Amino acid sequence: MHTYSFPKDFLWGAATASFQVEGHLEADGAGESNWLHFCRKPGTIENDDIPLVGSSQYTLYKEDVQLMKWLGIKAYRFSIAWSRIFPEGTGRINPAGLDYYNRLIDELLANGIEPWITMFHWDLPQALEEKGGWLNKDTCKAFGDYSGYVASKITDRVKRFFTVNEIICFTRAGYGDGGSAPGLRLGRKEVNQTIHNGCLAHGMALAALRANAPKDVIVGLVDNPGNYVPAIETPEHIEATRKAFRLQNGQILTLIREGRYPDEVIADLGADMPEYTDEELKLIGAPIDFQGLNIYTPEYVMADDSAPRGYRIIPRCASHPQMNVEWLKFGPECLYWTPRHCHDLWNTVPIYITENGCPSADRLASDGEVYDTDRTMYLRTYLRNAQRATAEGIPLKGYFVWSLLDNFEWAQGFQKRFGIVYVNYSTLKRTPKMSAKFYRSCIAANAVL
Ligand code: GBH
Repeated sequence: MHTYSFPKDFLWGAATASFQVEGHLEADGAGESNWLHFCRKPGTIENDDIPLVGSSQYTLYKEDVQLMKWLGIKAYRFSIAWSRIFPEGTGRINPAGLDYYNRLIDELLANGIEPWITMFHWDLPQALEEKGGWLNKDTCKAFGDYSGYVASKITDRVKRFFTVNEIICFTRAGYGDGGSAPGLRLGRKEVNQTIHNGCLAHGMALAALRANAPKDVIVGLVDNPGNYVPAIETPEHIEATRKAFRLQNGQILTLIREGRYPDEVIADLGADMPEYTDEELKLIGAPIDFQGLNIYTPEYVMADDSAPRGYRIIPRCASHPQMNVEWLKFGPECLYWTPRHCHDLWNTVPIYITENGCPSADRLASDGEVYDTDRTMYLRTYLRNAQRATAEGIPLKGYFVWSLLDNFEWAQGFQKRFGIVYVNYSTLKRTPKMSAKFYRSCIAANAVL
């Protein structure tokens, strides 16, 4: 028996996203996405990288499924590129786009791996972007229609769906901060409207997927809430941290799980509140079957009676260790605390870690191997915290490493490698890194080694 064993049915997986791994972005009649459009503006992406070839899972999917089989994963989380199926976002269907996903789904199933599909991981059809993108509620309706259509075609074989990935990243990052497509810097009210519309898109897709699928299909959401960790594990700090988690994530995760904006959020946003109806809140707050969480980096909290809401978020000190990218501060406790807060606050649904991982300055060594000691340390320590959650009875049912293989890291292009499998971008050769061997051994033992 290992010290850090997981429950027998724990689901081990790996994750990717269409725009980041597929390449061949305009093959077989696919329409342009807003991300491809964004990448084509010189100076937008580091090194002006564009994943037209990228990791080429579009052509190499059979090889990648064999890698998954070698790893021993039981589930593969990937996303569908909306513009491959509806090149203009609505209306005309491109059957060749769906054919690719059918080939991938069938290959996975033939190898004993469950497909877990994300309907939207940021690559919006450019035609919809030009009509206002996530500022326009017609985009939410179009997303529902696309989701329902896809469900009607693949739910004979695919039983697990996520609506959207990380609402904050395709709304605020794209329309407020400008670092993601479409690269705008709008005012606060408009940005809050995109965030609300992202939640509405989730709700509309949830309804459409359910309406077009048999009863054994289950649907959830992937969110990346702020991860609030009590600096000290005493009841008062834990309670303050739970409150911070609920309010700091009030515009997305709390809204979706509770079906209304918390009063404190309404007070804080004031005149910058988005426009919405009660009917929209019903769609947004419809119960989900499971909760996907992408967890990377923590924020620390202490109780503070003198603070207006009773908690204080502690700024990380300048020497706080980070992985090989500025935003990813090391803090394995968040992999325990975020599932715990969700369970304490909202109870009942199974929780999956749908992403966790880190970039590393990977190099092929002279013996042809990649010794990613930092990623291996990161995964080991984070996984121990996932194990702690399962040992304490929190319904954490599975874990998907980000990422199966090196891929296009959005505005940072190919400079940041998140894979447990190395990709040589000239030859497309895949080489499992040391962390892949570590992960494979953990899966085989069903424990953190
Ligand atoms: C997830 O985003 C995404 O789902 C996945 O696609 C992505 O590859 C992975 O994590 C790793 O980033 O460069 O300082 O402007 C997690 C949220 C989105 C946070 C991109 C960092 C860039 C910040 N990340 N963001 S910065």
